[in-house]
Amino acid sequence: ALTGTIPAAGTLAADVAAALDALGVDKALLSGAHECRSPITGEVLAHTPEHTAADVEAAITTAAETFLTWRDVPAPVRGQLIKRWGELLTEHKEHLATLVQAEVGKIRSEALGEVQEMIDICDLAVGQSRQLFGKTLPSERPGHRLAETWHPLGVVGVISAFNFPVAVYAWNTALALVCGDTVVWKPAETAYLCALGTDALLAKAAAEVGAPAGLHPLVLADRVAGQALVDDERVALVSATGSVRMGREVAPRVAARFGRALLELGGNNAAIVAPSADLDLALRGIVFAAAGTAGQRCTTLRRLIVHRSIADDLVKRIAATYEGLPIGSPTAPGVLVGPLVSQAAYAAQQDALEQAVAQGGEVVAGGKRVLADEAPGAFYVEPAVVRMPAQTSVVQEETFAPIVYVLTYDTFDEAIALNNGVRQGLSSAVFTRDLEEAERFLSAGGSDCGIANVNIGTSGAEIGGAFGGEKETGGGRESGTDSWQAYMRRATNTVNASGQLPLAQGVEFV
Ligand code: UN1
Repeated sequence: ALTGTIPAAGTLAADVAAALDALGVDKALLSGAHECRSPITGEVLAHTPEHTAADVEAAITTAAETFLTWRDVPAPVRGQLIKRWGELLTEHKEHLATLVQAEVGKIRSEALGEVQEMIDICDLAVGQSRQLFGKTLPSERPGHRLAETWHPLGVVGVISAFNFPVAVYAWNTALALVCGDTVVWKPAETAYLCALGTDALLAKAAAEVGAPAGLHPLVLADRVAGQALVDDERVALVSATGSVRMGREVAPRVAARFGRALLELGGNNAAIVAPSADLDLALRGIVFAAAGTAGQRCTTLRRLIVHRSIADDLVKRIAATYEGLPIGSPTAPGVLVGPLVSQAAYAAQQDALEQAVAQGGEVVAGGKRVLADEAPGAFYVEPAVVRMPAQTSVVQEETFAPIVYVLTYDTFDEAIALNNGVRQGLSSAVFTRDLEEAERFLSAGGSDCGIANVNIGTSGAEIGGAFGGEKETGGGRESGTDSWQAYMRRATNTVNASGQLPLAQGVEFV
């Protein structure tokens, strides 16, 4: 279903200008050579500066110097900064969501949801600021004590992606700042306004609680200018979200200088639908995960592995639901599928569909560009459902667009093998009412992904659990339980109060 309500030229820019103003973004940062465009219409929303390699270098220097004082501030006091940031994010949720909507093309409830995810991680980080605990261990020697203590790590470089332009920054930054680190942020080039709005609120929070201004330099730098973040020895941790290709460039360079990398790279997420599944529930889970955010989440459902006995029926029902999905400007009420981020994303989607057909696939729903006359500079597509005879090469790739490939299986072992039979390992799901199947899917021999769900889709994780994945997804974990440890360094302390000097392992010396 289409809705033709593309906003009139200038409407989005006016909304964005009002939001930037309300967020307190410095006007001096709203002019320059960089064009900020909206995928909703293709129009230019605003201009920003473009930072050079020298600017990035200077930002790292500021962050490195500020670290020397911030690391000595007690962690619960550091937590007060994040508490205030969370309050400001709550107060300005609508304004920031307007920027997310305009620059990413998300529907309102998803844009608000992204800001909520920032507020949630702030809550978690504030609590964590009183729980950066180490263990105390029994020593093998009398009168000795072993302890592990956690200390601030240093400068963290955050490289974030276009599709979650603010939440993923917050996952890293809320924890990194309570851990005593400072953060240099290189946002996606398509989301500079989101970054400016987010940064302005953090700056306001810092000023109000008396935290130093140099804690969180923002660099509006392209890939080339941003290279120092990867290569500079002063950046202790590089947390990067994006494609596998990007991760392949970043990881070896950070490793070459023995820096730490936290990588959140591509996913190629599958859901298994077993014969016992509640198909109404599965259908809703599938459609949100596959078509939501126009298929542009790293957790988007890209592969559906359906028991042969129910495949025809389920595919029919998905196709019928897709027919009725309102596609159009995400600012129009009722729309569920907004635009792709760029022409390149559209080209990639078309190319994947062609390859799928060449590899024996059949497009059973969607796949076409729509609203091209109403919005020639924007790229709206119908989410596609493609039946495939096997897990061919195109199915093994992550195409960042709404395409779900349907494969069939006969035995549950086969389904698990298909789930695990790709190079990525982010998210996965099984829809079943069979307890044994559910448990097998979650067991050591089951899904090999960082996220494995039962009777819920692959996307839309909460921040309480660790987020990330295995294999080409990069192995990093952000948000959730113990990911704070990624932002700290650990020291093991042996303390001798015995007045003697017994050596470990019974060694005898002077
Ligand atoms: C991403 O797409 O990079 O689980 C992050 C989800 C969201 C985060 C997605 N909470 O879908």
